[in-house]
Amino acid sequence: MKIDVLTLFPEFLSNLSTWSIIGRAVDAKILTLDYINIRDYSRNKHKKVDDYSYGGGPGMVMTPQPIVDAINSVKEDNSWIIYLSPQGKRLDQNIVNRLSKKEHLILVCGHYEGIDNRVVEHYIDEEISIGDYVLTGGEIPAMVLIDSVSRLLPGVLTSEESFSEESHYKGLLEYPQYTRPYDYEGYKVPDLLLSGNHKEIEKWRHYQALKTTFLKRPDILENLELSKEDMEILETIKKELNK
Ligand code: 4HQ
Repeated sequence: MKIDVLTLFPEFLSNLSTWSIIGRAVDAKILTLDYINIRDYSRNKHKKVDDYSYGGGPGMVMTPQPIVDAINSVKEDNSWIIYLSPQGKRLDQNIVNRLSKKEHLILVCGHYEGIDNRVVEHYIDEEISIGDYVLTGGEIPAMVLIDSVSRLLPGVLTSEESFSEESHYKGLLEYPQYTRPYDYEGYKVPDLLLSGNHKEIEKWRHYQALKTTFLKRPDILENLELSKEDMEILETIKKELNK
C-alpha cells in the first residue's frame, strides 16, 4: 500500500516511518509512506495557504489551490482521497478493514478552521473523524488511521500477532491477560491460567471477553451478531451479576 499525507507539517509526521511495527512495514516495502507539504504547492508569492472566511468571522480557511494541486501531484486512478475532520464518519475497525484493502490512500490534513468546502465536496472521496472532540489539525487523526490500517497489511504482523484478529473473539474486547510474577504485592493471577488445561483456559477467556464487553462496552455487544452459544454464556454472566 502507498499512503501520501498532505499536510502543512510534514516533519511532525515523518517519525512515523521509523516507528516500530510501521517502520518494519516500511522497511519490508509493504507500506510506502510519503509526506507532501501543501505549502510547496502554493502559487502565492508569499507561499500563503490560507485566507479569511467569506461571510466574516474569526479564523482562517485553507484555500483550495495548494490543496488541490498537491492532491493532483500524487493522485492516480486507484487513489482513495480522505479528509480527516470531525464531520466525517467515525473511524472504527470496519472502516479500517475496508481501507486496508485500498492500493493508494491520500490523507488530507487540515489546519486553522479547516479547508474550503469546495475541496471537501469535489475532490475528497471520504471524510473520516477519529472521534467527537476538536483537535488542532488533522495530523494526529492521520497517524491514527495509518497505524490502524498498516497493522492489517499482509505480512506486517507475525502470524502469532494477527491470530487474535481471526479468532472467535472478533469484535469483542480482549480477555484479561497476565504475566509474571504470579503474586504481585498479594495480587495473584487466576489459578486456572496456570493449570495447563488449554480447553478450560480457552473457555475461561471466551467467557471473560464476553463479560468485559458486557460490562465496559455494552454498545459493542448490541451491534454484534452473537452465536446461540454466546447468547447462553451472556445469560449466565448476567445471572452471576444479578442483572
Ligand atoms: N480536526 N477527527 C480541525 C479534528 C479531527 C477529528 C481535524 C480539527 C481537522 C481542521 N479530525 N481540523 N476529531 O478535530 O478527525
